[in-house]
Amino acid sequence: MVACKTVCLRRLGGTRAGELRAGRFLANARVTAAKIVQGWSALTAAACVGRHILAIEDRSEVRFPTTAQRRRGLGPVKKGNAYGVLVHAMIAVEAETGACLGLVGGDVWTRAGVNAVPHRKRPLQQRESVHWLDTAEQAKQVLSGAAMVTAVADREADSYPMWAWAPETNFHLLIRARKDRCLAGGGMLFAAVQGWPVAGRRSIELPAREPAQARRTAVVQLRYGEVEIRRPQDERDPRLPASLRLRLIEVKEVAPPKGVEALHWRLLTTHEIADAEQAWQIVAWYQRRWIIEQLFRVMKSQGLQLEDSQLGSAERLVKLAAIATKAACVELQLTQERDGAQQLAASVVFTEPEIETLAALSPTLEGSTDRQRNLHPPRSLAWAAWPIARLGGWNCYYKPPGPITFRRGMQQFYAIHHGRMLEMRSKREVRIP
Ligand SMILES: [Mn+2]
Repeated sequence: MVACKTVCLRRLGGTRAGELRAGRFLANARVTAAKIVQGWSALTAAACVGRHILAIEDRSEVRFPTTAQRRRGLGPVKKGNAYGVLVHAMIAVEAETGACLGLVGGDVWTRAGVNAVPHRKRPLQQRESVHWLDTAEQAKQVLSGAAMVTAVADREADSYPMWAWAPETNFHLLIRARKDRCLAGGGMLFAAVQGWPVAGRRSIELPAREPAQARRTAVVQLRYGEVEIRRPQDERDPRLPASLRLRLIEVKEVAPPKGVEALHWRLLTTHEIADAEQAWQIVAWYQRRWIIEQLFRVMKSQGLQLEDSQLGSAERLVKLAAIATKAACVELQLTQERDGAQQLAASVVFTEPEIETLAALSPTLEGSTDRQRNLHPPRSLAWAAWPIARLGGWNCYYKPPGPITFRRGMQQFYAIHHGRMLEMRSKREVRIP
């Protein structure tokens, strides 16, 4: 699946026999979505050792076509008017450089139906929002070697249990506030900000957002301070503390262009903020959240054709989405590191036998000029991305290779690697009596 970067089973399998094999893999009861998700982080832990990691968490809904007669066992997504699966994923991003170091964890599932009981009336384990906390717990295992972890998420993740239970020493939270809250000393969270002085003004880059919003620069002003939020009255779990001390940073656009919604972030965090410089630093970390949106975009539209899949049952579609998420992450990592800007090792994405195949392959794809040579340091990720881009049809000139080129290249590469492995195995079999 990662190799072929397609979820159309006919193409994935290559031949009719291959199509049946791929179908059996997804139908196999021992291949569970949970096991696939576990495998997401196989190479991530090692890549994160000793670094400050932004563990960026988000959720995306993948719609599949259904009819009233054939729901394929899928539950509702979007506003209940479509059917599909939910992908909850966390990626590891180096705080300092923004380099994506791989997937950390998450979950992929389809809803059983619409739950009629309001979520605050349910125990935490029966709320869908429990995935934010569960994934943070997974991160503590996978990222145990990191120097520091900051879990970053948008408004959906803002819940009192999350603030109460997820933070630990060297495990911080940075989450956009979903709604106003009561403060321990009286008053409200959002109103408190108004009393704080403006600590600075800067312009920040906002990436384009599909489909309507173009890339733009926004001039924003910053305020920050400490708050003590009170446990909401309808959070009934007695283990929850009565109040929690957090820091709040407000980033507000000063003069938004006409017809554009002004940028207005209220970011809650467990990080201490000594001065304005540190507050801006935390804002910059939050801006890196955009990388996970890119991941979902690559997964859904840039060649995976996930939403077009003709596969039958919900269970198989859930597994397929889990595999597609991993494939999209690899594609994103190769695109990000094509110039070697972060000096990552090839082992962030490739296993040792794969690196050996790349080493054998790369010289055969070089030309006679410097531009047609792989001049990146051997065993770096940029060095590994070079032959992949060449296999994907990149000619070493004009535009740098993008996700589509890497997708094609990975398809070629795994065919070659698979062939090489088969050959090595057959040679070993001859030698061993
Ligand atoms: Mn989100």
